[in-house]
Amino acid sequence: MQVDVLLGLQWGDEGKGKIVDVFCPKYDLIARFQGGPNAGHTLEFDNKKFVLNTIPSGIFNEDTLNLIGNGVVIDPIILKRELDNLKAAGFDPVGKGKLVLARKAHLILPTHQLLDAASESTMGAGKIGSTLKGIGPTYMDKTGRNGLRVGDTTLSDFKERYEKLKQKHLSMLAHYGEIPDFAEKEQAFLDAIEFLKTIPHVDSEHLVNEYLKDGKRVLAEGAQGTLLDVDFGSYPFVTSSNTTTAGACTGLGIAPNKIGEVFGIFKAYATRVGGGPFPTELENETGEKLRQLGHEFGATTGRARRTGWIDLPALKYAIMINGVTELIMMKADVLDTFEKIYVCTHYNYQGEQIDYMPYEIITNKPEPVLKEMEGWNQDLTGIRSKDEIPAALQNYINYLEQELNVPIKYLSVGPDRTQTIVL
Ligand code: 2SA
Ligand code: MG
Repeated sequence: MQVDVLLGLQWGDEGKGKIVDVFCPKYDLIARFQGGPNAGHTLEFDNKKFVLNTIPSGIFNEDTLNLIGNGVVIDPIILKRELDNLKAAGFDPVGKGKLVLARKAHLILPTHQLLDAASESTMGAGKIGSTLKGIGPTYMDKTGRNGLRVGDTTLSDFKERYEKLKQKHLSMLAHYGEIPDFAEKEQAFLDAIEFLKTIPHVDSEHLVNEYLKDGKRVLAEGAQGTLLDVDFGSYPFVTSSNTTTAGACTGLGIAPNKIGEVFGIFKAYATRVGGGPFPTELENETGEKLRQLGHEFGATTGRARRTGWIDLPALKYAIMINGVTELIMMKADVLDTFEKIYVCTHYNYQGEQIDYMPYEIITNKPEPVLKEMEGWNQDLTGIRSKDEIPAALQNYINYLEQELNVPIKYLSVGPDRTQTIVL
């Protein structure tokens, strides 16, 4: 057996959570492999809406095990809160043995969050627009070989290790100015650490490979999106992990030849939250219309997302980096009332027309070359089958498939589970 991977091809918020939830009855294990509580995966069913930050989106399926892999960074306070909220809503994955945690996953400390905020506050207009969840500083400690891991919480000297790292952070924070009081947060952190111990700790590499050996089906669930990848995104306006297929290998402990299908998910338009280049951005009424109709506000921070047209050079790049085998198009219904829709086919860049993402797009902005297409001007939210797809939408799908050279296999026409069409 091989691991299938589902990940975002844009700047996140493509709808990964919804699709993992739809796919998970076909899988025995759903595994998160990177990122942390910066993610906001929204799921809707039976008129209920849930936002997951750290927990994999397979959590609502009784028969699926969910793994938080070694590549994820965990804020114990947020994870505890997520689980408390789920329990209050009648779901108890820990009690039911449906959630396990990689002991090699790194911990986000309260002081990592203070460092995230302090770093952002000194950057002025050049700030990343981080979610302020402490993601960057935690991955810095991981690669800097100073970090604390889930497994460390069970060691007898955990408190000393925690104090040592905290002191290092405090001396760094002193350079930025006055250190905010975090006594309450620290207590909540230490309490949540005790709670963390009640979730089974595993080695994700052994668990996943044993599942494969036993012929069980595994889906790796990405967070954020390809264009936020620390290596291949619009650096430095990226997150601090590899959001791409390669990240599933290192973030779970699976070999590259164990990767099966790669599901690439994208919206019928584009959004980005936080700073950084966005060639097709619409800073006008059309952009505002997309934001309102698409409810484009951060699922975690509530920030208004930037909006624009679909960007083919960026999508082609994302498909190449990830080895995408099947595409999933989301939120087509948001375009229902647009008489014309536009697709960026090329960029005008330094006097030339190019069809790829150039290295330097921060000071030299690529200008999108747009192709106009007919909108379908019809409510899609009620359609449930392939035969009901209006001609103009079919034309849009055909054009994208031809340009991207990968089939679009699923179409989403609304947030609910049932609003998903197999093509
Ligand atoms: P960070 O916090 O260090 O990872 O931020 C670095 C950049 O990565 C972006 N980022 C995201 N972009 C889209 N969605 C994300 N998740 C939440 C959501 C975000 C929210 O689902 O809506 O609620 O605001 C996410 N997480 C990180 C971030 O904006 C920075 O540009
Ligand atoms: Mg999101």
